[in-house]
Amino acid sequence: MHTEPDSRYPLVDALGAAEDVKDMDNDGLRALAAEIRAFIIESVTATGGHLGAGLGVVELTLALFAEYQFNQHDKLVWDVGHQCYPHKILTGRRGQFPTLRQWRGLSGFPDPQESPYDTVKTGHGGTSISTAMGFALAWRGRSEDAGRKAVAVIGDGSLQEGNAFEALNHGGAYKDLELVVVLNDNNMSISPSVGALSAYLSRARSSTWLNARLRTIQGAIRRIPRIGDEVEDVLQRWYHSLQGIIPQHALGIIFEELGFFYYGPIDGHDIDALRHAFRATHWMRRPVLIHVVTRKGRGYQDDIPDTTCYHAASGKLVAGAGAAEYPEQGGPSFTAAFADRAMAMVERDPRTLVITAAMLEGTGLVKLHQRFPERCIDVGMAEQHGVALAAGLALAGFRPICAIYSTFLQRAYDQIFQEVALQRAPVMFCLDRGGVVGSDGATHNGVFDIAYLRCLPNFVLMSPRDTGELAQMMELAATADCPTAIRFPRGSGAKPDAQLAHVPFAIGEAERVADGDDGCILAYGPMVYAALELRRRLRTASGRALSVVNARFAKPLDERLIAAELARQPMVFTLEDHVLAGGFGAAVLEFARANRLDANRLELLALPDRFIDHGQRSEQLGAAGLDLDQLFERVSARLAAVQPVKPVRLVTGS
Ligand SMILES: Cc1ncc(C[n+]2csc(CCOP(=O)(O)OP(=O)(O)O)c2C)c(N)n1
Repeated sequence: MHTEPDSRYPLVDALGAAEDVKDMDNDGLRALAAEIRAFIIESVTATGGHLGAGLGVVELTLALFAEYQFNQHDKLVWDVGHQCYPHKILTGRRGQFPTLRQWRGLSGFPDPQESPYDTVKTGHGGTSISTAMGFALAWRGRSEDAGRKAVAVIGDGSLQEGNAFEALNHGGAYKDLELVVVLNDNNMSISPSVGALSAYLSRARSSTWLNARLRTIQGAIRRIPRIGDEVEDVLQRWYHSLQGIIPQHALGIIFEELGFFYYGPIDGHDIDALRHAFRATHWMRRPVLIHVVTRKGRGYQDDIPDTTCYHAASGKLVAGAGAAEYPEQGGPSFTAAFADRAMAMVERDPRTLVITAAMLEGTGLVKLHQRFPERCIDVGMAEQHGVALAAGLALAGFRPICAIYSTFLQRAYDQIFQEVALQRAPVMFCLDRGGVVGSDGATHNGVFDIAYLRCLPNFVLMSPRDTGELAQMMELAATADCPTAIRFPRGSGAKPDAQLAHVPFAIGEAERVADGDDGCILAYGPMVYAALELRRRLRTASGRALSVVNARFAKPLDERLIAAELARQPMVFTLEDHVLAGGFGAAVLEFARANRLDANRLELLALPDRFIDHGQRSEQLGAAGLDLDQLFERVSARLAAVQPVKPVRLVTGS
């Protein structure tokens, strides 16, 4: 795309094709790196987005593009994809950065629809080695593809995912696979990396000085005529043979044992070193792992030792016109309400333990972790292990709470099935970011959890209308003798003084929060407040009075109440922030059909069968036909079709 010249970023503006960097010398690349960094800081602090990860890989990205041919020949797969901003700048998208993560704007993650340089659309971590290996395996043994490299760049956090280890195990067994794994080790996930692997990498990092010496020798040898680069491989082997005097951890022995040629650790901000390493892979016809050490967020507030604070920037921009915001927000966030209640439960009951998978910040658990480090366990980016661990703890008599985003819990599905549901282990899942999530977009929308959990026997599924009810549901789940899952959305709920009264309830009990007999809305979770607002608008516009039910449970349903509404209402709507297939409305429909109730009077209002891109939540709901204006039109039209307008009647609960 054409970009307006901007004198502050002359080198960035002068970039044409990504391949242009091949013509630049290393001093030129260093100057370009400084500009890219300044550009990202200015741009991302304005729009919001992932700041630290991209800043950490500026030199790495330039060196990769300088040494490989990613468009036609080689393939590049970024793990998670949140570090792809320098990649996007290099590949012609610099001009779109003012629209980053906004509706119809530039995605914050790789997306092949944006550019052929983006190999896959990602946002979840731990999969890059497998995907890259897929390309390498497809090319393997084909003479026309010899020399093509499939490159995966994976962070030390994402390397903790079981999937990454499965890929190393499999990939290392092929001696002739042209797979290059670049381990981008910054000792950080979102917060500092945890676990034994992290400790191992820390020890390996301490040996970067050895490699600096090695490079000095390499430089000298490269200057010898007719020997050149080819000896680097030999030299690296020689270096490895120094096992007697070099500590084992400095040699990447884990990766070597898994069948990868280990190269590193090298300084990931040193363009010369990076280019040497990547160039060396060109004549290696085998799996290689290059260990690079970077600083997350480099160039931005370098004096702050803990880079957690700028993993993501929230941005100053609040864009977006059109879609009406939902009412009754502005109260405490669901995340904060969850964390407060979890703290109270941990304080009160020694059997309560909270487990999170590298998401202490996102799930609001930082304080709890500081106060009770033994009772708030961060397992690292390892959702599968976290869930199976919770199951084991539950079977051993503890009351574990698994705090994992709806979207990331997908990674642990089989553990949910076998270790939790099949054993009827009383694990409480607290699924933050249930529903569309805004600027992270399709990879992060938590819109499938009702479907993937509802089909499993033994589970109780619930969703609170507000933060007060979230606390009630957590208390209920803490005494259940089966697995439970509580989904709640990103962002704030209704303000405490605007919340409906909270009365005690049992599993499977819904509540009617407004009465009327011109129709009924069965709403799930915070959609209850949207339903009440719809009711108000309809009342004003046409005098119709709807009943509104806070369903509370998607499993088990409050069958008595739902059957009563289906029997007495001309039309019953279900409303949820989840896909139609398998969701709450689908549960109501199944119930109606199974009990020979009139399903023709049911209309399901839910997300459509397509992925919803990044934007504000209100824009995403608007695109799905679920913003208040469209809901009003849809419900009005349906009601008008089933019965004439009745005179206004006074109803209770309005
Ligand atoms: C399966 C999965 N779990 C959790 C996340 C949330 N998440 C996004 S980035 C990140 C940290 C990644 O750390 P690392 O791979 O080391 O990359 P860095 O950000 O340090 O560059 C986490 C936990 C995710 N994207 N995918």
